[in-house]
Amino acid sequence: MDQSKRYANLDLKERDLVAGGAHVLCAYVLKPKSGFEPLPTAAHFAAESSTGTNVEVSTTDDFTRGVDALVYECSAGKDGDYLVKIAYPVELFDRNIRDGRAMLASFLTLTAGNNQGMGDVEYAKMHDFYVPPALLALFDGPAVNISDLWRVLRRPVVDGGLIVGTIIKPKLGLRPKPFADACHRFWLGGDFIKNDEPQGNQVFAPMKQVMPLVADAMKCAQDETGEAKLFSANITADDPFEMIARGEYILETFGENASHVAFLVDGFIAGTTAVTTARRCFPNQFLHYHRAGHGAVTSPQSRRGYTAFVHCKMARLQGASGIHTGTMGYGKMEGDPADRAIAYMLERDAADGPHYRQAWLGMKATTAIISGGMNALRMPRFFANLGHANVIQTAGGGAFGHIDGPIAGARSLRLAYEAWLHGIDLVEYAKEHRELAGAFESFPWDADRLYPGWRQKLGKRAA
Ligand code: CAP
Ligand code: MG
Repeated sequence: MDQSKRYANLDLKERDLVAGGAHVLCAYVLKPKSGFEPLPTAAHFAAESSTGTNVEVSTTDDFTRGVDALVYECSAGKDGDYLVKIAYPVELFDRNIRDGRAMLASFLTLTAGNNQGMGDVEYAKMHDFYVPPALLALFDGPAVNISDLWRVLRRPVVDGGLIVGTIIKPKLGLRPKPFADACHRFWLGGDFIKNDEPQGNQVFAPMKQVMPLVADAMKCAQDETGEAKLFSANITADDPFEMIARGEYILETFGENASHVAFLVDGFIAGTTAVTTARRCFPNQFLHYHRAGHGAVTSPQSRRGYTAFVHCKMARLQGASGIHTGTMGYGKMEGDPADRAIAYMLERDAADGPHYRQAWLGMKATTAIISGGMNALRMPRFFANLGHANVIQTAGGGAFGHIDGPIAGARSLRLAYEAWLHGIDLVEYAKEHRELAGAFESFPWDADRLYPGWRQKLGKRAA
């Protein structure tokens, strides 16, 4: 059934829709299945995403038609797909009965829900969306972000610079004491340690044995270095009450250092309820959104779901203090230097996406967390591409794979930041800094690729 008369209006102008402030706008790349026409398929997509189904129903009234999602653009792309833009009336989006605020679950159910499995759609992937001011104001947004961590670190709360972090590796398998010892060692050189995404309360590392030891390691490292240290503890669980129990236990255990604790949530895996549970139950803690699993829908190989840009934008709405944005082609995970647009969307008060300019109207920024195959050698190019280093950078292999151990690994990461900040060639800086020279020796495949001739230049240190 062709529903384009009801669910499409190509006369609508995007600038009018933005000015009207009454619609969420979404841009998809959509391909109809063979034998299906683009506009009727897009109209059916909009129907299924709002008020309709595949047939007219007798209960539809004029009010219902007034909140139909409408296709306002359907233009041919490459590969036989189409850029389809849809305007969703803000009335469609669910609101909490307790406080009237908006929820991301509803946004996803409508804009990337049933429409992801329709019989007439080969694929459809959301590449951008726009939230009008009236609805934007109803999302929590971040309560805290990197500025609050810089405060704990006793740095300037603006442009406080790189937070040097790691992930305790191996990803799993360390029992409580070896885990805490690894934390202590890294903290003698670095600022920030996170649980790896699957670490939690494994039977060989019960949280109630690990956290007291980690809290003690933090105290020791702070006493030995005279510096504040940070820990991002994974509280992910299926059950929100379990998450709350973990968070409360961890804060009690860290005691006077509770403000040094962030809470990590595997936000893609555990979903919107888990993210909001952490955001609302622990508003004073940095909400560290780990995105493990996102590749299933955000990978450029996936033509369904939504992009990494859209995923990170949704995380800011929900109140992530920081989210992994990938390494923009400089680390081990999928990415591209143009992904810096994701960081700009997260950190600025207005930024251009692939299709929409989003003004955040004072909503706190979400901090980019850079992780995944990074080491000291790869950092300068990453910062040069991004244009700044006001991020949290976590290197697991880049710290624990350093030939002189994690303290040297941590110091090599900070030295790479210093070299970039002062515009000094990394090899030159390594001549005067042993831990950085050690990074060249630790990651020779990167060194050869990124710094040809480094051995000769470094001389005996590289021997
Ligand atoms: C990195 C990491 C991170 C991924 C996340 C890992 O370890 O701990 O979870 O990088 O990827 O488990 O692989 P390494 P992203 O530093 O040893 O690579 O940040 O892209 O979401
Ligand atoms: Mg990890």
